[in-house]
Amino acid sequence: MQKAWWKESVVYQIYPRSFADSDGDGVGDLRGIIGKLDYLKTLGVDVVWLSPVYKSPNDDNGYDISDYQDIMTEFGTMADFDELLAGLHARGIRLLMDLVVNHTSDEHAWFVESRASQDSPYRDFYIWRPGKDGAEPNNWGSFFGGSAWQRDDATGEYFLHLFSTKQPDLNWDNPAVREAIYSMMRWWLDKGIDGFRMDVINLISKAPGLPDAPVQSAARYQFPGEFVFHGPRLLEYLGEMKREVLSKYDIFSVGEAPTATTEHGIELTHGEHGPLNMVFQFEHMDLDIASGSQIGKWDFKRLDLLDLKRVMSRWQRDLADGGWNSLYLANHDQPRPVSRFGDDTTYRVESAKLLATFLHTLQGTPYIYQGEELGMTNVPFASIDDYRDIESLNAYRELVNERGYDPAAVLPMLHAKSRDNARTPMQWDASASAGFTTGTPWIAVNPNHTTINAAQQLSDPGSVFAYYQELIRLRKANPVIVYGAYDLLLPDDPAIYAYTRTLGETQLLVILNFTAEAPEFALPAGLDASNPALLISNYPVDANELIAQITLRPYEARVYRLR
Ligand code: TEU
Repeated sequence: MQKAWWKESVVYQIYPRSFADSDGDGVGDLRGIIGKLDYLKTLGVDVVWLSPVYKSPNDDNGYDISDYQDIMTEFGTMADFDELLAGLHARGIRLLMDLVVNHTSDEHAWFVESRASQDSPYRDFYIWRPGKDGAEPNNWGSFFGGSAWQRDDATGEYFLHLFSTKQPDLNWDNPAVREAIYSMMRWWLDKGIDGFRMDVINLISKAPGLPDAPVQSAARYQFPGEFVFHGPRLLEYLGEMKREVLSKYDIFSVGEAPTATTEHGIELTHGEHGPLNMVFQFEHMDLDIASGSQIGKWDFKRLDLLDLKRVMSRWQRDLADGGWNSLYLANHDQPRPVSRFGDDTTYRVESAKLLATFLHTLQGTPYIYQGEELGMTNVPFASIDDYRDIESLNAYRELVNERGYDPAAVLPMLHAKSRDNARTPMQWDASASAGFTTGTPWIAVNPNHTTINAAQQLSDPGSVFAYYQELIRLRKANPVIVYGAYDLLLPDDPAIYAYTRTLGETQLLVILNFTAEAPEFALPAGLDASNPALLISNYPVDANELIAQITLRPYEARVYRLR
């Protein structure tokens, strides 16, 4: 298998608004991050992915960009950015920037020009259509609720926005748009950044004619699915981007790709002809949505381990030959994994370590989301007034006001699935605002920061943080973790997820109990366990214990080297 530094790296995602505030305005900033670089070095990560820091009116916390070549006022200045980049590089850490180019802010100069008149040279930078029979041009729904079209008074035409009304979609079919984006990318790369995480990059090519979506629910607007994801010119555009920009630098790229199948994954990441290095797929993130749901992700159910095995094993297998996986359980859009897939009360530490073991022993590049390395949990907000996220607020309004749901039924949905679970401030210490700010935080801190925080964990060898450090060290010391083949064991076991990783003569055995019960692990035939060496575990293990048969403890995780 082709070696690459980005395959051997561990990435740490920073959501700057919630990471560290240096000036007491309650909003995290670049100087706050600069103050925490040694923390990142201590953890041992190789790459930082920074969620957007560009100029933005913050309708969607920076994913609505009004100037790609300037820094958001609350976050600092370009001089602060340059210092951050230098500080990371001085510590041997690379920097990945968020690239949000499916859409801009409606306050971007291109859109301001575009909406002014039908003759503007920027008109075609966005997707404008006349209305149909006095209504929207088609039935597409926005991912943030309501129609994906907004009528604009200046010309009476509608513009497309797959996300909020303040996030108009760019028209990638216009070569001038693509050239403007490539030149902006080169500007950042020439500054010395090390790559891009590309926001919803598989949305950039829309189906010609923008046909109505099939009616799948009673809602007024429908999921545009196949007409917007993986469109007919996606590979052409990304191939062009690779040729014009990416291939000219020693960098890496990861594309966010909701709805991607493994076929899409291969076509996008294949070493020779794929335009990207890896994608964020969503199949495992969708496994806890109740089937037949009319309200999408809000209709949650507990994950079935057999589903997780099926999905993850398929991605491991299908991308093994020339593609590459990104591995993640958390990001700024997802609830906290220990609350979602583990147990954030009785077995918080054990289950956080179990999930970490899983993430770091599959084939691919692991991504840690800020606070995951502390086992941070979902936040128990008691009122809708505590939430800040546009998706959550829109969903609450739609479900309660338009669809008649009882607010008492909707709050638990937000508690389980809201993006704000990931966006409460980083828990640095036990002080009033968790050491995040000296002012009033823009979103409330999780009350459990008094016990779950970095200060406590840095001095505790049994902490979740110390366990992440150890997993990162193990990856560096054992190429089999990066490059080894994955083989699933016990496919039908509902409680234990076990697999081997094999590279040449070396073989690892990973045993994970995903439950609070005590299931029996029996070593499958064909594996040689005569001389196992324990690499890591989340409980004390007797070094002489035979592994032919093990009664596992709640959320127990063990990794052995068999040979
Ligand atoms: O997310 C894209 C995306 O697929 C989201 O709609 C995601 O599925 C949803 O938030 C989960 O509930 C990206 C960014 O990561 C997100 O923060 C932005 O809001 C969105 O694009 C628009 O830029």
